[in-house]
Amino acid sequence: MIPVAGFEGERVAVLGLGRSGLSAARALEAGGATPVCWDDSHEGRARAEAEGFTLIDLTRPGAWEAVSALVVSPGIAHLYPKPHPVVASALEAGVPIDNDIGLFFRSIATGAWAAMDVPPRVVAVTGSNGKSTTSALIDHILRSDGRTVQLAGNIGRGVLDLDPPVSGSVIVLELSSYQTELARALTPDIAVFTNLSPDHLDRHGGPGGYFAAKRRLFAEGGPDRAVIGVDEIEGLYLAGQLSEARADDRVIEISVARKLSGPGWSVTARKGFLSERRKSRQVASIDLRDIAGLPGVHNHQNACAAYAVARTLGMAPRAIEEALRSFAGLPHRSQFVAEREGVRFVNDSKATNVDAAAKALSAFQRIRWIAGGLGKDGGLAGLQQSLGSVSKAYLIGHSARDFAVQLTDIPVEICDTMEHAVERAAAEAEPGEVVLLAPAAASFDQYSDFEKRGEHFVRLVRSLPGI
Ligand code: UMA
Repeated sequence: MIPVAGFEGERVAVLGLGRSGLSAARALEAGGATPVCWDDSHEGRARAEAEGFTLIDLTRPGAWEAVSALVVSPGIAHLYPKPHPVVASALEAGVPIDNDIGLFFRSIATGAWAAMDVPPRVVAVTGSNGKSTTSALIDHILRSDGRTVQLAGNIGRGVLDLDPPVSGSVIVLELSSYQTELARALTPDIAVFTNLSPDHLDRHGGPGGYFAAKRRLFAEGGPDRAVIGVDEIEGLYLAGQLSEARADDRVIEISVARKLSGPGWSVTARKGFLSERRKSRQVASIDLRDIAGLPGVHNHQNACAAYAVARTLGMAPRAIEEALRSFAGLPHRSQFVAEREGVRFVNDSKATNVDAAAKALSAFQRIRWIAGGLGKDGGLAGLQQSLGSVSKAYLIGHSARDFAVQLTDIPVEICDTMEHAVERAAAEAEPGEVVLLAPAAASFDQYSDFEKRGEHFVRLVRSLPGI
């Protein structure tokens, strides 16, 4: 655990008692503060009570007396579509609002660092898609080089849950827009921006607010190195803003769409070949096409970003290549589940939006596509280009009928449930085809999260006869 600095002897309110809230409460206590906790759900409050934390109904008048700050969980709205009532009343009372990420950055460097041979480094990864895989890949590459690495953040482990870092070690954080928007301190050594496509727009008041939330990671902390995907205008703009000159190698540009031939530092992957260029010269290349754990162009982008981070931390291209080859991939992201009579079954339950689903679809040739759930604003318009490889769609969940109306160019079948969709797709798939779960929708209509949805798909596939 990282004890929180700066609140010794003070009361700090914690709103939301899930993974991030509980680890914040523990770390505040370890740093000498008194956390006072609240959660709207009975289960959340019971979890905190079981650990002996004080519960205070923060919605009551007078709740802010003698409270120094409010720490809010990422899933709780602090601004749009409207602030949670507790956040609104803290704002009214003038109580500073922060989150576990802000507490982490203000507490991570301690006096002990002065005695270390090599100060620890913090790598933070944000972007719309690919940030979990990129973070896990950085972790994997650095571990394979014998480094001490810890991984946390949006990927599932609260950041304050980490152990205090040792000399020469690296902390890799995956950060969502919810997390970067609210943190009062954001000072990574290396920051990564994978890409941008619309997501969580209700929480950020639209696409401008969404980009601004991610941009804070670069604008607030001034990382030593910024690795930026420049295939969308926002990334290109950000890279331009951070560079002082065209050859400024504090910015490493990433692209899977074009060759970058400027004098700066770039890592690109076109047609499956990764190429690193510096000062207008290619300095290394890797053939990514046969790396099983990184299928598709979207994974090649993740590989470029992770490669760039490993290079800035001093690794040699050949050592990085070896590590890329042994990466097994993450569950729910182009995860190979099983093969039966020439039909492969792949779980990409993490494709919760249209852009991620388009990327998953582009990684395979002949697809029996399981899609649907809780559709997002904008419908499936962004997917039309990716449907050429789909033999048929099997639609589930709340949006099944709505998706069917939009998918006019391919055969569709309304299946409603995952059970029925897996059964029908498996029955109709021919050798050489892939049965792909890539929902292009959130899971909350039928599951508690995308992980539960993916696990259900995997269970159903593994129980098919012949597997
Ligand atoms: N709660 C309230 N009032 C509300 C809403 C929620 O009291 O109005 C309470 C709930 O009852 C619950 C707690 O808040 O007890 C849940 O807080 P949370 O939703 O922030 O969840 P955590 O368990 O703290 O997990 C969070 C991240 N969740 C979200 O951003 C929604 C996790 O990312 C992250 O792994 C974890 O912190 C550790 O850092 C998950 C996620 O879905 C994977 N992220 C989104 C995504 O990837 O799209 C951004």
